[in-house]
Amino acid sequence: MEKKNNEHCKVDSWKIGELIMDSGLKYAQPSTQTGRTDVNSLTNWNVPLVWEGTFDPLVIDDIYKKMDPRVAVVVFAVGKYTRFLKKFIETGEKYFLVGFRVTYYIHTDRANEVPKVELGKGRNITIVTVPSATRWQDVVLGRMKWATLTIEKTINKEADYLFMMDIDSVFHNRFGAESLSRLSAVLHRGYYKNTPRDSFPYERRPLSKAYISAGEGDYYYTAAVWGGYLEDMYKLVKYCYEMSEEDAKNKIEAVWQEESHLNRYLLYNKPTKVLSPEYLWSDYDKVPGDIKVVRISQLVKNYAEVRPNGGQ
Ligand code: UD2
Repeated sequence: MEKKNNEHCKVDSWKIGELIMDSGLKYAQPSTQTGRTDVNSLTNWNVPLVWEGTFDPLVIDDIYKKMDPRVAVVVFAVGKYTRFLKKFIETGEKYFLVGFRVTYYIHTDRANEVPKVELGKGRNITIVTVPSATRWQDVVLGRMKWATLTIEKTINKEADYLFMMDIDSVFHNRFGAESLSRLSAVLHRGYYKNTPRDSFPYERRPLSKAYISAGEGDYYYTAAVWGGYLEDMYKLVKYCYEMSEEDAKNKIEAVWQEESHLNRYLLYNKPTKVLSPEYLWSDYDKVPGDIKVVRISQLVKNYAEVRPNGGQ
């Protein structure tokens, strides 16, 4: 993205290295001796792996609120998926970066079905019209194209951080400033516990741009929640778009669409924060003991009924 001036991206001018906190804030003293011992809270490239119990919400919110970032949430509700908007936004208002400036960029072909939801101070909805689709795969992958265009047209002047999220999910608990970093990715709930890397559902066909060979891989990340600095996210969303276009030229579609391209990118361009599956669980699955808090959960849905071309 061409930078016209420094105005559109406040991130550059933040004193990132200076984690400034208010004096007089009352919070529990951090310990060097106690913490989560049931899970690993660092990656092998030494960035945080965020779980409940690894941060103090009071401290982290105080620090990040000083920066007063503008956060864009890009979601798609195409076809019957508009039915998920109300709960997503209502619960987002209750739990997602509460007290921060947030704009939901709702991409839809049914603008008249976007519900009226009461929003907190400094929070907004922007509706972006996109075409209808006949294949769900085209919506899922098309998100990369349309998000690229919306960032170039509007978001680049309006946000410092950007999250991409699936709409068929509900917030249940705090999703706060501990999630913010240059590039934050969420561990997929299905593969975070001792799954050998060769069993990850990476794209395994060398013809695809998303190809990852056997013997490689750190984690398997979900494409349902990912976020970071606007500029880094722009680069990554555009990368997924361009790689899927390359694949289309070669008459191949990556096995998990943009999620496959995302996983390849993040293997060689490591995220600066990894978020535990607390940041995207699923109502399909029981909650295990190491997930102390479910922050967002994907809803159970009737794929055949809700998608334009039927089920999986
Ligand atoms: C999984 C991933 C999703 C994506 C997809 C790729 C999870 C929780 N989600 O989702 O991020 O990688 O696989 O195959 O692992 N949508 C519409 N209209 C449609 C179809 C999709 O608006 O007709 C949008 C909507 O925002 C939805 C998202 O695309 O939340 C993902 O589609 P999905 O929920 O049908 O795909 P799913 O559950 O297989």
